[in-house]
Amino acid sequence: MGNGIRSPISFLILLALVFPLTLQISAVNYPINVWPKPTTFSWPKPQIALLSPKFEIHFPSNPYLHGAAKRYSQLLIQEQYHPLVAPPLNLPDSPALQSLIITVTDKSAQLTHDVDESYTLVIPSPSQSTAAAISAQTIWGAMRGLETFSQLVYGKPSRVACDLYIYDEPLFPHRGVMLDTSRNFYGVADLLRLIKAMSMNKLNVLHWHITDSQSFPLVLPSEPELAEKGAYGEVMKYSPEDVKNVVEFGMEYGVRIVPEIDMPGHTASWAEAHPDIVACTNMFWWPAGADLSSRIAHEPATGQLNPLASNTYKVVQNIIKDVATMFPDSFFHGGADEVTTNCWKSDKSIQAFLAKNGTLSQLLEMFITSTLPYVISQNRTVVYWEDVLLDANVSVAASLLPQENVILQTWNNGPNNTKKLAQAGYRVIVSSAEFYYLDCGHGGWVGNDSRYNQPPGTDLGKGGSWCGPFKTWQTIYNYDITYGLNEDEAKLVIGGEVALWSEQADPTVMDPRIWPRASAMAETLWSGNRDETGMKRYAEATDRLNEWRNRMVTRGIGAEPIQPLWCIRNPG
Ligand code: CP6
Repeated sequence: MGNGIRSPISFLILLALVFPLTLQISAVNYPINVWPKPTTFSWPKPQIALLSPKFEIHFPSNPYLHGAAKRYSQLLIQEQYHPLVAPPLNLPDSPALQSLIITVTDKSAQLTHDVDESYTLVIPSPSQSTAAAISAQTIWGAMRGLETFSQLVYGKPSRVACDLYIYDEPLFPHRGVMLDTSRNFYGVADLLRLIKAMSMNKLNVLHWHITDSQSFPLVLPSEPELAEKGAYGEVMKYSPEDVKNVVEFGMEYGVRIVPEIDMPGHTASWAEAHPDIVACTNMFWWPAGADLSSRIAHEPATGQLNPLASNTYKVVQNIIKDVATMFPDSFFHGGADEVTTNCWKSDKSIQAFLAKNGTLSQLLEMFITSTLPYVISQNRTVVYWEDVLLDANVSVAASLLPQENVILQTWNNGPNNTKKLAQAGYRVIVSSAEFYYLDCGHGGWVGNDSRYNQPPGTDLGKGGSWCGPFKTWQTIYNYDITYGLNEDEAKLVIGGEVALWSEQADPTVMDPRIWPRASAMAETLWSGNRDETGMKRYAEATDRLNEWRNRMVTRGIGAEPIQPLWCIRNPG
């Protein structure tokens, strides 16, 4: 490997010489097995050539691109993915494709929100030229192009689709997976495998819901007691070194890491280190004396920071300062979901405040106005869950949430909260529970079955069910995150996230619970879910996703099957 062509002009000349077809994008294309599907591609004939065993990638010098080119070079030689259906080698006599030349216009562009991820990929017929080319504005776009190229290579000896042109760019800049590491613990290796799989799917944001009521696994230099007392165990913690490795790995794969410290709700785990700042830690949702044997994933009353406790803000500032030091990304997620009224109402100091005509919403406003400016002072854009503005019982005035600094993430999207948030002028991240909650559908006693041997009238549903139903990949794929929005509102939707809450998930089920359903979202956010005629993709997407799931499995990702293999061999 070495440095290749640097100037876009030479790239254009190369393009014009070797590939006269590029300018007219053909309407009729042979389907390509790339996931997510590129925005525009031209492959009028299914031409397949050999890939040289000495294939080389040439790229402009950059440490992250270096890492990416190195791992794709290895993958191209080692992978040997055998598709169930693929065009046969039909250019057996032409020379093998020898190299891939990458050119990047702006090598210094950082991995930030809205960074340019576009690329052009040209794979000529090797009888005309044995060099393929990727040209991108940024190294992050070049990484996306490398991933696409790798998916066009298959078989042994390796062959590659050629006489092919792709121009590709994402529809939405924010394409994420949320992982909850508080209800159950995930090791660093699991996080790295997730980042790797995300990058394969061109997903670019890992929203790391690090802490919650159940455990506080993040070791913070200024507040070491939080993890010491709040983590599940000695080895179930993330050290600053661990975080550094995760962040650095993310950079190598073009995936930003957005940390969430959920507050003021969902903070019972803070109480072991700081009992003075958390209200209602020993209040539970179930009545005294209840039979807890049917309890599955219901939460304890969450334990909430007391906005009236003077020490609250000292602890929160320490946390924010440390997190801003450890996580370079410009987004910080401050939670602010599900503040429950009964919790605050049960606290003595808060009762006194309410008796003097204070309101619960004023308490939340006090918390937000005492913490948000500090996060902003760390040069961060703050993401909150929608509840902070829309919750019927406890929410704050929009005037306290400046639109230029605050992004809101919707999850109760039945009443089209995306539209409400956009109308209020906020940028929105969509993670509707109805479509994007991957944990749902994995628990619960089934109705009042006499075989449970319970007294008549026992409410098994309450004690036993977590959210449902299960979201199929088709449910996720069909969902349009800007549904019902006008053009101006739609512009404020920066993207979406699927979420894996972990009450009923841990590393043993992480891969199949996320993949390939997150792939379904990845494609809709990258290039949409409709074909050239505007119809929703269905059969073509099914076959392509089937192949993609199999390729992910060969790459070490435990994605679950979507069909019997028979269906690929016997296409409709
Ligand atoms: N934890 C936190 C959760 C949920 C939320 N926040 C949640 C709520 C409802 C369902 C699934 C998950 N477990 N911190 C809501 C944003 Cl159905």
